[in-house]
Amino acid sequence: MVINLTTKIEQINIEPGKRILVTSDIHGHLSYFKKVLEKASFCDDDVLFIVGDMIEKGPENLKTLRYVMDISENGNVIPLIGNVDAYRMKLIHELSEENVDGFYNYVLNLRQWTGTSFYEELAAECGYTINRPEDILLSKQAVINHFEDEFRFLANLPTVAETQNFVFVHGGLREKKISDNLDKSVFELTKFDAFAERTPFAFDKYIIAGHWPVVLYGSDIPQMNPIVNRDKRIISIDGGCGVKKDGQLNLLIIPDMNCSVDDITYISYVEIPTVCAHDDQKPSTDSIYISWLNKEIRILEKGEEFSYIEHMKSGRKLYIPKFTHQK
Ligand SMILES: [Mn+2]
Repeated sequence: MVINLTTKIEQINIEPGKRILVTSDIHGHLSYFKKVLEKASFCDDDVLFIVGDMIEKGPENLKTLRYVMDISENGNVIPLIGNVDAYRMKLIHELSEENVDGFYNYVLNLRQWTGTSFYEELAAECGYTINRPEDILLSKQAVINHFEDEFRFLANLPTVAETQNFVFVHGGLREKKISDNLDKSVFELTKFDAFAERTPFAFDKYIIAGHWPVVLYGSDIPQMNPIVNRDKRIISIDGGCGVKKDGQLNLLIIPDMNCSVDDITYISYVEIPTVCAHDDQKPSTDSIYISWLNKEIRILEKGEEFSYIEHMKSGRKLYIPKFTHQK
């Protein structure tokens, strides 16, 4: 099987009166996905868009993919390809002596981080354990043969889905006119970092995108909820699932194709411990969020528990707790 990833723009007409649910970046978090659907009472009357990046960075990557394949047979579920889905599939098919060491290191990193990886799960089902780079090359052909259906499913996914009033894409659109994006590659459309910030366009229809964790758009407080950009007409929904330790899976709820953007709501699911605060505390009016994008700091005074630092991007000086390594 040759992997030929071509950009596909699918036109979908959704009957008025139907509820439209949208999620993205499940990243192998099958339990999150099931829980969020349950929370929304997802049923056959709804239309569900899964806007890419179903696999990798989570505990159940193959199971998530198979679950998506399973529910997609129903006709009311529309999955789209994400950059990780596309890139992983491409890499597996192109594995060779030359690139296997890099791939093996990636597998090891993911194992350390999440306990598994998509490829390890595929190989395991074919009876292989990955302990050396050679194990990847040894298992490659068996994996490709055994998972032909899964790879075909991924390869056939649309890149963009256009409906009457909303357009869905994992990363973002490179051209304002939807059909003009057909000339762009799958990767240009699925990997558009900071799309809502960097696109120069105000789109005609609302574009609903994942890929870029919404937490990276802010600089005062970390928050994972969907962000509606009314000027550019973009809704960013990636809650950082699998990327941030407190990342959540968001599910956007569009009550009707013809609804106003004000009627759009969301729910989310996250598994983090909840604790009860003894005392109420007012939010700071002067908070700062040091995000992964602008993480450079300078230590001014090292302390046992707290250090006094300067955040390079903002110039702010503050005390921060001593860094502890988190998963
Ligand atoms: Mn992505």
